[in-house]
Amino acid sequence: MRALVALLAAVPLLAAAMPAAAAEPAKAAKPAPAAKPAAGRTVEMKVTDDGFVPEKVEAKKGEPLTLVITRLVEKTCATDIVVKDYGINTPLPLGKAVTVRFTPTKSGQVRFACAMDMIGGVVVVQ
Ligand SMILES: [Cu+2]
Repeated sequence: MRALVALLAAVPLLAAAMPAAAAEPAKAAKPAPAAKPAAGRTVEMKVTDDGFVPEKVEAKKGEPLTLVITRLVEKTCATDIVVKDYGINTPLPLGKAVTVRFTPTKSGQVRFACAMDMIGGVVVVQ
């Protein structure tokens, strides 16, 4: 019991010790500042014959999520990535790493997909 109390007491201290985590949570809805590209979580993603790989990404509410997406196949429907809930619609040129960044503002599933919403996946936000 005592250890649990100590652990809970340490959580805000840990958060305060990390500059990225301490960056005003109230502004979480805004795009992450360009000056802090390393803030939050970064996931490398490919577009292959199987679609978006991985097709399931885990993220944390209030924590910036950066997807670095490279389309590896020429013949695919997924020449764009659309994250409707966050107003993202970004072209995916062949062979070029494209960065898409947003901060999930609520827990649950956020769908991402091609422009026709055929090939896609989910960001599971906790
Ligand atoms: Cu499509």
